[in-house]
Amino acid sequence: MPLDLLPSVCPHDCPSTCALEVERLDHHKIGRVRGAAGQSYTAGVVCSKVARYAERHNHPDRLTQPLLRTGAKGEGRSAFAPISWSEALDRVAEKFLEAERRHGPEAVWPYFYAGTMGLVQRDGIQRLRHTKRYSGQLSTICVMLSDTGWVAGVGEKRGVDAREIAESDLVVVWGGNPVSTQVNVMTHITRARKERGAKLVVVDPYRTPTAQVADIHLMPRPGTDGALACAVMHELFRQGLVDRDYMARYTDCPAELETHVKARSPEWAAAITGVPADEIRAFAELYGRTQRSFIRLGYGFSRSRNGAANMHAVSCLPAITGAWRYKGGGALYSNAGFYGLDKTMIEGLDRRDPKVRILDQSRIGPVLTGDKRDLGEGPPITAMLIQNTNPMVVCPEGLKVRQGFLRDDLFVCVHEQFMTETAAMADIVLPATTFLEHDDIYLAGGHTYLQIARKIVEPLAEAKPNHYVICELAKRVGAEHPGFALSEWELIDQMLKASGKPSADALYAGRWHDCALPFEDAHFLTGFPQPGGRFRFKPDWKGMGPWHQGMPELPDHPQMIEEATAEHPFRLVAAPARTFLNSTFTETPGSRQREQRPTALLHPVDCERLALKEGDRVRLGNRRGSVVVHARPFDGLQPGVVIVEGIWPNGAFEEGQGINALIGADPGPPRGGACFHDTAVWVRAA
Ligand SMILES: Nc1nc2c(c(=O)[nH]1)N[C@H]1C(S)=C(S)[C@@H](COP(=O)(O)OP(=O)(O)OC[C@H]3O[C@@H](n4cnc5c(=O)[nH]c(N)nc54)[C@H](O)[C@@H]3O)O[C@H]1N2
Ligand SMILES: Nc1nc2c(c(=O)[nH]1)N[C@H]1C(S)=C(S)[C@@H](COP(=O)(O)OP(=O)(O)OC[C@H]3O[C@@H](n4cnc5c(=O)[nH]c(N)nc54)[C@H](O)[C@@H]3O)O[C@H]1N2
Ligand code: SF4
Ligand SMILES: [Mo]
Repeated sequence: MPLDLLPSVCPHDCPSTCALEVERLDHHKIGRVRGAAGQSYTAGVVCSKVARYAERHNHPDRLTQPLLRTGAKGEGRSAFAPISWSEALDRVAEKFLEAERRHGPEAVWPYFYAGTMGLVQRDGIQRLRHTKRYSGQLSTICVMLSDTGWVAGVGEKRGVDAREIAESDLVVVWGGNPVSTQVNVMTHITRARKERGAKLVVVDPYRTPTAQVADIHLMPRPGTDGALACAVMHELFRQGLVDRDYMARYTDCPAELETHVKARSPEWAAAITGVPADEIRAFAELYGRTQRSFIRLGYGFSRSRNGAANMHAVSCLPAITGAWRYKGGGALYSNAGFYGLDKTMIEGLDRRDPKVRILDQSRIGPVLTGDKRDLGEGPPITAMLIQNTNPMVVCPEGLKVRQGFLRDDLFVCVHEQFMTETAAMADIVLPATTFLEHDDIYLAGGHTYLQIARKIVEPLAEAKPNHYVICELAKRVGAEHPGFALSEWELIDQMLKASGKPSADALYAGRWHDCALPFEDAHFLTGFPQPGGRFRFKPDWKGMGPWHQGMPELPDHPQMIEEATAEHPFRLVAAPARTFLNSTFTETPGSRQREQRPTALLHPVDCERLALKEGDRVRLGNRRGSVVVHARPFDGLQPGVVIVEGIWPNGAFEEGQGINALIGADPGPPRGGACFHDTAVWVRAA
């Protein structure tokens, strides 16, 4: 029987940020994890992988002590020997100081992402970076393209409260797969369907689990959503389903847009997207006739070279129909930008020097292999600290990433919960706590709550939180900042006070604090945070980033994708699997059983042409590399499209190199961003 049921918050990189109830079995072990019923967005639901978090938290392979590599890079646990924490930290500090002496502080690259979304444990590494003037990180791997595309029109990273979905008559899930990637969206959609008979439309290049339960599935070729959106706009104008009063008051150039989309008919879009013109017309009519229409925009459709343009094009729709005016109407991409938190102390922002170079996280392969486009005239990277991310698996141009980590003159310290493939390349590996073993605070993209969680079990063996590592290293490398002297709780409390929010204790006592904006503000009826308060059909791409060339003045289909060619006739989408979360949960038996093995979904027509049947080995490749997976004929996609869900470890592939070997690391316009779903490949029986 469980001893206790304790409150927590899911720390994973998922917009749902669920409020949790965790069974505590003893001082270390947990049992079942459930969604908190009292938090109105979580509403008692969590995904299956976190429901069985015990598999991960209590896993026999968790790292338990600091390790020093004594064997070859990449070999795994057997290549490491245990050392003490103080020796490990001394060695890391010594290497950092040595790099600094030889090349200057920019030779050190602290590298992190969102394995935990807790603001203290995730972002504290920035405080070390900024105080030491180590090389900066441009965080492009996930939200750069989508943020850019959304902010281009709307102005800020916020939108309508997702709970309003329950009051919608039409929900459009565009370029996301919430059944797999943020299940709670479905709770609110289900309510709207049950209580109001709402329709669900899904726009996705393949029949995902979300598309499977939709009323209508529009299935464009990957990277063509701008064309689809333009044809919908064309029809809205043609059929008179636009709100001219709304546009006159709240948008920048409706007349220009109307003229512009005249030439972008459903037939024009059908040729680009592969979606039949009649389906586009029918969808436009349904959308235009429904006042309470809610577009839930995902990240997936932004992971293309034209992804920011596509995100912007879709975000124009509610500004044309005026859906923003209505309860249950409008759109949401993310609310992560509206919390107004002052993170100066956590991140050491007061010490940030704008002259220090900033390196693109997604280009870690080129960076570590000495690409001058990244390093400029600056020093090579010779020392790294990595927390909360697994670049050997998750980054583009995987072969270059590996080549970079294999460098003899590169020192790497990885702080991890497991011996990931990145940890296996490190010189020193430090054991990390899980969210159940440390304190933190969380905001969310998918809802409006600030939530706080205290540790509920004791750290496993010698595992330590990220905050500990950062503060101990700071001491040893001579980094001085008041933030290094505060506990996690004090940092949280300081941030909350500086941001005019309730204290840490008060927030904890209430478990969560709803920061939802009033209706008028959330729906931008008080104006968009843009010049003149107007939504921009015509964004300032030039002001948004250096690679703005080719960005369309008005919504369009910019031809900047890695288009299929005679040599590379397939378009690859490397979408997330339902029971992995990025590279996390690839270690849990429940997830491994369900996902089985790396698999390519291919249209039956393509399978026939290539003489492939279920389970056959098939090689996918391009000029960056090639991988072997197993074929599965699937009629829920267009011919010429191939889907490989992941992110599987490299080691799950025959030749030890995973799907990201095929993905490009070139920065998505206009200001960077990884293009995981925009890859041309050839496909052959292997
Ligand atoms: N189970 C699970 N959950 C996750 C994750 C995971 O890996 N697994 N990852 C987490 C993270 S870090 C994030 S950022 C979110 C991402 O969650 P989502 O917003 O769902 O984004 P993606 O998962 O990248 O892709 C979602 C869908 O976009 C589709 N897509 C790809 N290209 C296009 C296109 O050109 N047009 C259109 N219309 N659709 C396209 C894909 O086929 C896929 O079904 O999910 C989080 N949740
Ligand atoms: N092919 C393909 N590649 C992709 C994507 C895709 O859709 N397709 N999606 C991309 C996206 S959107 C993202 S966000 C990235 C994500 O890529 P990653 O950031 O690598 O993703 P995660 O698996 O969420 O987290 C990585 C690690 O953080 C560790 N971790 C968790 N909590 C803590 C902690 O408190 N302390 C420490 N020290 N470590 C911790 C976990 O053990 C895990 O190994 O992947 C990208 N790569
Ligand atoms: S749905 Fe997302 S936030 Fe909720 S428990 Fe699962 S991974 Fe965590
Ligand atoms: Mo992500």
